[in-house]
Amino acid sequence: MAYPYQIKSIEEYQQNYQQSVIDPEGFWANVADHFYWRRKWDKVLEWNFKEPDIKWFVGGKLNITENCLDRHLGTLGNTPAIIWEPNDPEERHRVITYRDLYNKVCQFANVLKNNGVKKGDRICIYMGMIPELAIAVLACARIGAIHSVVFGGFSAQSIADRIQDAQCSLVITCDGAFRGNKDIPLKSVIDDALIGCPSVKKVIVCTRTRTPVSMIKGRDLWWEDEIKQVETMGNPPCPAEEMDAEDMLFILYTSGSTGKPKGVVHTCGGYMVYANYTFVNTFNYQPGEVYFCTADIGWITGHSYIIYGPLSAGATTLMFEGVPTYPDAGRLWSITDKFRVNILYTAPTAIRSLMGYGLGPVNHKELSSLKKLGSVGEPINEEAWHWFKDHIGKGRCPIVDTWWQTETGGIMITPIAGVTKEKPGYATLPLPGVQPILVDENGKEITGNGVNGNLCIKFPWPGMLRTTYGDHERCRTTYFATYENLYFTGDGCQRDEDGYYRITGRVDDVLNVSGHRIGTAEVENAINMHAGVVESAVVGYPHDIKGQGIYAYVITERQTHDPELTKKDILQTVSRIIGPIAKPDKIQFVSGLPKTRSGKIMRRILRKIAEGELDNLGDTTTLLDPVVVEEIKRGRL
Ligand code: 6R9
Repeated sequence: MAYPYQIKSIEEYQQNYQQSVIDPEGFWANVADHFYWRRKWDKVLEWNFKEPDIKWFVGGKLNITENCLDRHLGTLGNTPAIIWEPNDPEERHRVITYRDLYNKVCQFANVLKNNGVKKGDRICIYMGMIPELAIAVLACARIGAIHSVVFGGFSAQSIADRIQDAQCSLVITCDGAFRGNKDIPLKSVIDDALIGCPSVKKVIVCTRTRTPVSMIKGRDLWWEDEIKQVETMGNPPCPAEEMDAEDMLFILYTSGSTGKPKGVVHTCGGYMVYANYTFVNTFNYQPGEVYFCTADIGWITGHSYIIYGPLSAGATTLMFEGVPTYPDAGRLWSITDKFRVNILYTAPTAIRSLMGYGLGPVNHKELSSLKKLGSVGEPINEEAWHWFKDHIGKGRCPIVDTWWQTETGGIMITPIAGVTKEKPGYATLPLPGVQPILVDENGKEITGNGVNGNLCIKFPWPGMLRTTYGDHERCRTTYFATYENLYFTGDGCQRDEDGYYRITGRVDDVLNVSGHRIGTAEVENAINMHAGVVESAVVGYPHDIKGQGIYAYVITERQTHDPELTKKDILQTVSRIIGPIAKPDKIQFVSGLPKTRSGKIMRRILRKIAEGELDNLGDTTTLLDPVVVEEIKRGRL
């Protein structure tokens, strides 16, 4: 496939960028022209950030799977679409060509139809990283069902919350998932989750681990049996459902600074164009290149850059079931060697954790196929950047430090591989179509270079979220009400003398732990569920590998006799309510929390203490009870 909109030089970037600002509609129409539409749009864009109301390619009709599959069959039918590497290196890998993938997606789409799934129905997908996960996602899109993928590390309670919020009618899962030396009992977690989810009528279970599971009559079906049924029907094709450009494609839950995670909604047309455009440009993807993104499909990176971006571009996308440290810390490099990977897209937390094992696992690995490297999910520290550059890229591969969010649908600020001059720690420049702006607390624009502020975006881009599922007002207040007429990212940002952007981290109460977004309020609520806990406050602190660690200050009803046991209980509670990823790294029992006279917890102070900046607590005179600060300082872990 050729990509006429692929940027090849910095001059071309400048030119495209200018054009995208002067005439955004013309710019995006030119890109969108290279996709397969059942019906062309009447109007490129209608928008306001007040309500907000954002529509791209108004009146356009399409199906994203026709762009990811059907249109490639003629030229790329025998080209690998997905290469799958299992958790256990001894097990055989799988190669799925575009034709295979097309057939499998149609087959499973027919399974969904046989089970009564219709356009607009919400389907929860809770699976490990096996090809059937990608097949399930695409099968939903094929028939216009809205997928809501839930990461395999979330607890039954978290799944139940998500299923209830979206009123899902069907769940697709596996008996279990292999991850490193663990075997996660997915179906049994689903069984627990479904106790409170009457909307779910059916569960389709794909075999992976052969862990014993209980199947409920009339509700639970085996994936393999259902496929056989379609085979006995003679494997009929599955025509793609015609979707409006603004019909929902998927919901993906993500954490914010308050309340429960919200369902970020992406729609068919704009998301497709944006995921493709950003994939092709950021990585400067060339036909035939093997591309490996180590993310899990349970996160937005997996949606946009394992499935939709690469497949819509006819790329070969490598999907890995396991973890970078299993069976040893050289696994990513072995995979790179085995499949001659050309592009590797991973997270700073993975790099930092692998750095800890030294160069042993890297030496003697053949990494000469690598041409481009990428980083995503959190700020990348310079040390990790250089290690990645020198020891993995051998000094010859550009690194793209890509900044973006679940809400943005695709990459926003990033170098373009081989085009943009990189700078460690900097996401550098906005892609064409992206108009960042820095503002102060009052929403006043901070102009010029060498400045710091809150990062906002002032003009719509096709991949942006349209709403939060079932609660549009929440979308407005979270993203569009802080600063008038701007989308607020929640991130702090520096623009240096060269006009390069560097993301400095969240300015709200959202933590980034190993690249996973976790709301402090969410963790506090989970801790508070534990009997005997009166109140808690959670903050982040710098963590060598995870980027941020979770520090919890907890008040218990009475002095605990066995603090270690209570800590263990609290960790278990958090695991049960949210999932293991949200477990605090440190729990400090305190007798009180620093509060203002109006009762607000002064997190700023707690953050400083957790960071170890004890002499630099700032103004504490507005505190209700300044003495408590001294006590907390003394008890710091
Ligand atoms: C894609 C993804 C979004 C938050 C975002 C920011 C942080 C992501 C980053 C980065 C610095 C980068 N973040 N990429 N910070 N440099 N290159 O990660 O989405 O899970 O929604 O997280 O992650 O704080 O606001 P999501």
